[in-house]
Amino acid sequence: MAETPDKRRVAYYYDPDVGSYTYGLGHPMKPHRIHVTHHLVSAYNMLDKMHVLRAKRASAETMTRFHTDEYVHFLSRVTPETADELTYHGTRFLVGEDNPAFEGVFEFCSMSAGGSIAAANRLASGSADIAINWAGGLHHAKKREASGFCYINDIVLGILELLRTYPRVLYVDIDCHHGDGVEEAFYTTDRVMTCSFHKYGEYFPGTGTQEDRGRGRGKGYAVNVPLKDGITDESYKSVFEPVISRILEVYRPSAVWLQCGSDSLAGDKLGCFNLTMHGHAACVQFFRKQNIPLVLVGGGGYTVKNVARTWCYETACALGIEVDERLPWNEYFEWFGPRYRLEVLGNNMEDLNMREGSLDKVRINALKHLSELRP
Ligand code: ZLM
Ligand code: CA
Ligand code: ZN
Repeated sequence: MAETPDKRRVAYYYDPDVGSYTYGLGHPMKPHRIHVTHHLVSAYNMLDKMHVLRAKRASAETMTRFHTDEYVHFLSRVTPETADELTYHGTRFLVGEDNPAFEGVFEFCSMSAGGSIAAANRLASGSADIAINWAGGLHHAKKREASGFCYINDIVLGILELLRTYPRVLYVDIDCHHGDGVEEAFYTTDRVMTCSFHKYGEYFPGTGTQEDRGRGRGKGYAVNVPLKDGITDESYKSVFEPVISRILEVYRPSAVWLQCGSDSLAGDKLGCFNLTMHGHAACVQFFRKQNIPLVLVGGGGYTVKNVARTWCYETACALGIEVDERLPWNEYFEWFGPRYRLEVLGNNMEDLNMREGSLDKVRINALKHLSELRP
């Protein structure tokens, strides 16, 4: 971080109510992690170093810029009691246990989406260099249905906002899962390039092979980097940096949207990668030094103490400040034992990407595709 100590104007969107929603007992997605992240950010005294803002909640009408009227109308009225009837017995809109009709689901979505839309507008108006919404990043939500813990696609709504001002937007997704909802939304346009790094093979949602590259005018503008279990910081960097550098050269985006899903960290409850906090944050630092307007959103992340550590540290990276590795006292201090440090360490799992040069093949293939982009 010391390499780029120069300042950026950072806008940080946080709604104090967002952490109080719950997907239900035993569900791995815990909105409370946003609240814990905020406590850490506050304990490190970062709040007075940036614009801390509470976004206007997204209205149903705003959500229909991407989603169907019918789906948004459903979401705005569904309750735990009416879910069975309104989903036609779990066959429409919400399918299965991943997306329960929890109490307040619409309000929760309106905060997540409201934050991403406001973040986009803050950049586009030129009043921030980096805008952050840790409650966003819900990349699986589809036009007419919820998927993978995501109901409203705040990213698609935010990028649509950026497209009013910027000719080309780059979307990068470092969540352990494929960013399928965002890819699908922009699959046929060259005004948004999507690039997802994800675990591929017997893993949700099952899409994101290197052969999926976009269609029509969008041909070549979807980039997929399928990975195997156990990827380390070093391996990740060896594919992230060359692929993203080539994208920046050939695509020259006017703004970048980075989905910072932290289920790609070592020890995540649902993830299977082996990134440390510093390896994950290296992706944020890489974009920060490009001096292109940047939006940071959250996404996955199921080992709550590590999610909070990482998004707190990435907020510090956006600000370009040094932070003490020893955690300051805060309301959740005891969660961070036994070391009480701002760190997520790697473990000794095998990096399956290093078998039979599989990572080299993926990198070479991605670079070859990018060199074939229509001039
Ligand atoms: N079953 N409860 C990532 C989204 C991942 C689909 C297999 C549900 C779970 C999971 C839900 C308490 C992001 C699938 C899973 C059991 C069909 C997924 C509720 C445990 C529970 O205990 C659980 C009743 C639940 C869900 C595990 N679901 C683990 N993995 C994935 C979706 C979202 O990180 O990318 C962005 C936020 N779903 O694998 C099943 C096939 C439903
Ligand atoms: Ca991803
Ligand atoms: Zn994920």
